[in-house]
Amino acid sequence: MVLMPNTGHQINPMLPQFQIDTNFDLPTYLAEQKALVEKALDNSISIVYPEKIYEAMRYSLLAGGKRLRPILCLATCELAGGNIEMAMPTACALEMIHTMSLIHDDLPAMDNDDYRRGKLTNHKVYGEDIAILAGDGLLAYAFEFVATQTKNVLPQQVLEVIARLGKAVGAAGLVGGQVVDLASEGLSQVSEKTLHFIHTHKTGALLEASVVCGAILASASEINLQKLSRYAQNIGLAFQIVDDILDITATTEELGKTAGKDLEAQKATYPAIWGLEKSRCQAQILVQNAKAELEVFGEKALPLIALADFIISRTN
Ligand code: GRG
Repeated sequence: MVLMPNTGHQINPMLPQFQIDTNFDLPTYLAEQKALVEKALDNSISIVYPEKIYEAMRYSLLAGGKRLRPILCLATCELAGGNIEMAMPTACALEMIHTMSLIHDDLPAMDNDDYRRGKLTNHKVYGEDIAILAGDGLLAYAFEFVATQTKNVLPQQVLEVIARLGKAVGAAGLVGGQVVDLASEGLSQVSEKTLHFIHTHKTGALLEASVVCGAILASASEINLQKLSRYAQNIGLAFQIVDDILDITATTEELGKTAGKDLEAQKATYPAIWGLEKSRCQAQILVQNAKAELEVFGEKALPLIALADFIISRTN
């Protein structure tokens, strides 16, 4: 059985894979893009009265992390002919949404974790009440930020981005995935179909929105949006398989959060169903399929190709 993302297309591991000769320097690219994102995030929220909530929002938003979602958004916007300035407000909003989901995920009512990104979780520092509100504040601000800060993009495109973000966050995306994840915890058997639903919604939806929103801001054609969307669905699933693998193979220090939580909470994971070796192999197939969707873009796709490789080679 070969794992399929929600692309409507069968994965064929026998297909010749898209190869492009590249000396693309991913570590430098990641460091530069990350620095731009960090600066924009730092400028996005200032501390005013009531200070406590703004401090709590900034605590988690500026706690580090790979910044993968904003970097994907910026890269896709550039690939589709746009520029970083057009996409930065959406890139920041994606990180605000991602961060709020981590704050809520770490709460005692959900995953109950004490550490995230190598630091104490938001509720451990500010208390559960403020952590819930910090998440709510970030979520609301993300939409305000896109609506008020996006420049040099047609209103129709901004509206489309807001609609896509809303869908990715709500019951049709992250929230829906989290609900099924919580309901599946501790069950002796979770089907592959259910696991697929959890991960395409809980993790895949926001990664897909990151890529697609970048392309929308640059007025990409419908056919290119579809290719980029399939690229994102493939890397989204690969990302989650690797996340499941790392939960078993990496240390708490490497992850910046408690390792081995999935086993402890008896969570359904890909390694639990397939074992480590097949999980690694499936992640690789998904990344190859993701890269094949980029063939038409030629050299402009180098950052997205390198980011797809990064998703399976990462150690945290
Ligand atoms: C979105 C309204 C709303 C509520 C939240 C709690 C919840 C509903 C959803 C859970 C979403 C969740 C925590 C998914 C896990 C996604 C994931 C794999 C996170 C790790 O992402 P990385 O590795 O983390 O990109 P860094 O720290 O590098 O940013």
